Amino acid sequence: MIKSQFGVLGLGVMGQNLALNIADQGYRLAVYNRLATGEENIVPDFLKKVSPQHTVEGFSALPAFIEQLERPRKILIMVKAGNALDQILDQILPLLEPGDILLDGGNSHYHDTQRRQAQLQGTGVHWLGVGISGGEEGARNGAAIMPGGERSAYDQVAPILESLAAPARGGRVTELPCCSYIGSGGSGHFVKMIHNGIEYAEMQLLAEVYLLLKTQMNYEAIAHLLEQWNQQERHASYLLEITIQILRKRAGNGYLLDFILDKAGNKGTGAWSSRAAMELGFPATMMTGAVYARYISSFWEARQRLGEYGRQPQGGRLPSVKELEESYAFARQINHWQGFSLIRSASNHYQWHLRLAELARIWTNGCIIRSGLMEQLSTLLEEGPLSENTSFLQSISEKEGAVPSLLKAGLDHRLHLPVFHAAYQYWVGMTSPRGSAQVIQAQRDFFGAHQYQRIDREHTEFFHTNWLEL
Ligand code: NBP
Repeated sequence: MIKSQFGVLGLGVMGQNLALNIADQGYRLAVYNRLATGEENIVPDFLKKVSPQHTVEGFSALPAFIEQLERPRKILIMVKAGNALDQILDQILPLLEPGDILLDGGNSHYHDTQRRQAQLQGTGVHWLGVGISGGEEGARNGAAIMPGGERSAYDQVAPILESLAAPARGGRVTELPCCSYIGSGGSGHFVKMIHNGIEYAEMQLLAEVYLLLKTQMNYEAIAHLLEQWNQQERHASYLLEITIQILRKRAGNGYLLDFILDKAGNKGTGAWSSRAAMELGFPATMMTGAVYARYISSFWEARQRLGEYGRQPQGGRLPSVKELEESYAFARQINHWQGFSLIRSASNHYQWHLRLAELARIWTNGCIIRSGLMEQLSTLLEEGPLSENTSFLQSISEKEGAVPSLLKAGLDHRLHLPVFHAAYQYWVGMTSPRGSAQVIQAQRDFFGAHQYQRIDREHTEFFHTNWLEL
């Protein structure tokens, strides 16, 4: 039998759609899924979906699957991240040879990716951690793909991966694929994780916009307003687009949204991003706020019981539509600023030499956080860090005035707006040359002799005071 050029291991939702996409690109493909009880038909059922013009071989036995692949073997593993992946690695490794390339396309933690890369050192087998965004639809029709690991291994799979990616959007970057080499080690999975962190805050901001608008408009009017926003490049995004469709979805005589329990789930990547930010000492307050908002929502039963203790809303002025629109744009700029700065911190820490403009370019299409703002950032980031970009900072500064009235309305009407607050407080904190940390430093020195620096001396000098001395 003629050998296959590429293998896909794991025919779950993502694996199947990526496999069909690879076959569409004209590659000879082999696919594998384990034979679990009750799931015996996964491979035959999948093969029925393959167009007769395409060459796809299906396997339920690992040795036969591996044997079918031409060397060096290139295998995309699409299974649940964690233990399942380690089990597969243990099973597959004895069947492989030096030069073979394994691509983990799942949502693995970047530390796990680095651990597996270290485990494979000396075997000659390469492990690429490939972040893939875009869900089922992206996998089938064009995803955003973030591969990290050894450059030489990436170069061998680049044509296939790039053929699976959506074309980039916006300005100078149109038509290049939303896939390019990210960096060494676990950098591909790291940036995919932060992509999800940014996504968490973007989703939560839209939920907060909904909460604010619901006090003054019906769903059709909100959808109509958001549709107008979506026509402007600065607001346009996939998440805004789907939110408009969600608002319009009917259920009987009402709206489906009114029947959905306000208890958010999560698969952990937002918490991972927040933890990474904590470890790197970077204040990614918006994604962390969004994670906490989901956690608070998940205490649904307690919230029902505690509801009676909440103070009655005081009413008062609601933000104008213009104030809300400017605040939304303000908060999204801060969210992206935080996300890219967090990636910059990690890049410096791990010496990944990440290209942030290129990353923004990859995120202009195929992924969940694709947006007009991302297209702008793919150009802006070429000029250097956002924290040094005067036009970017000026455009946030111009919107700042709109935010306090929104936050005040939220307080008066008792609306839970943690991520708008996080955005504003980040901006205020970062643009306050003199803050309150002198008190913290004095307290630390008081109880722990941790020392402090002085504003009137070189910052290289440290001081300790005996605070009880009269
Ligand atoms: P699914 O849950 O649909 O599929 C998981 C696959 O892993 C199945 O083929 C399953 O086989 C296989 N598997 C498991 Br679970 N344990 C295994 C084991 N010990 N040995 C062999 N195979 C095993 O997941 P999915 O939605 O396709 O996602 C796959 C990966 O892609 C995940 O890491 C996910 O986080 C990531 N991802 C998902 C999305 C998305 O939108 N869904 C987007 C981006 C990334 P079985 O069928 O026999 O149980």
